[in-house]
Amino acid sequence: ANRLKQVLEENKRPAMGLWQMLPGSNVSRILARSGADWVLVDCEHGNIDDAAMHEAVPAIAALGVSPIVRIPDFQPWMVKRALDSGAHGILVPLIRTVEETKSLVASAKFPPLGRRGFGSPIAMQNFSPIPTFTEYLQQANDSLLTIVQIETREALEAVEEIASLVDVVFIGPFDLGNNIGHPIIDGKMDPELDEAILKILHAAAAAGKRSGIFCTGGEQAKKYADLGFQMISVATDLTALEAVMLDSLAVARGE
Ligand code: 3PY
Repeated sequence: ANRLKQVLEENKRPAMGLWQMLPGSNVSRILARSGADWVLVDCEHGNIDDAAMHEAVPAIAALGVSPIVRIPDFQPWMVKRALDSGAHGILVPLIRTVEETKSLVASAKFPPLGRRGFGSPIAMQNFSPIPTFTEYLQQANDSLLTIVQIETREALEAVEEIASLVDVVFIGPFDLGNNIGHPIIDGKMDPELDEAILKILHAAAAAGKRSGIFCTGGEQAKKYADLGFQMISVATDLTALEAVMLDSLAVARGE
């Protein structure tokens, strides 16, 4: 079952997620066992190549959590690799236009809805029992999530139409801030960036779709959950690891 899709459809509580940037199925399992609804396998900025993605995705799915893959860029072959590995959805960074969004959705759907190619049983083998070929095609088209990151000025301007084409519009606040001329410095967000974030939240709601956002910690995640975001990333493996190591050493040294 696609847990992220289920939580988003029920819409009773936000779907909280964690971000995997380090390779290894042990890392995937730690994140997936935490109680998160979804784990993002970050092939854009994380140290995760194609082989590491193929380790991470089934490790997360086996624990009943949704593996979502952030592909490095919008390239149809990357969508294919991610979905073939068994991801429950793809997160696409830096989308700009309605045309790009349409092309992305077509790449993620088997015909007749789109132009995704078939050739690998790997995704099917994540299910027990293994679905038949026709069952898998139908299930993939029905349940795999298309999620795009709104983090450019162009996408911000076209956000309502983009939202109507995908399952979730997901904000990358750092890139969005950079691209509208208001970078986040020391965690401080310019009022214009706050405004852009609210515009995306409202555009998704107007299109009858869900919205999500990347956060750097629990407090910020709670704030956006209270505002009405439905798909929220709470922490990354890298920052969490660093925070615990620094804190433990400081405590041990009596600092
Ligand atoms: C952003 O904030 O730009 C992101 O995409 C988070 O990784």
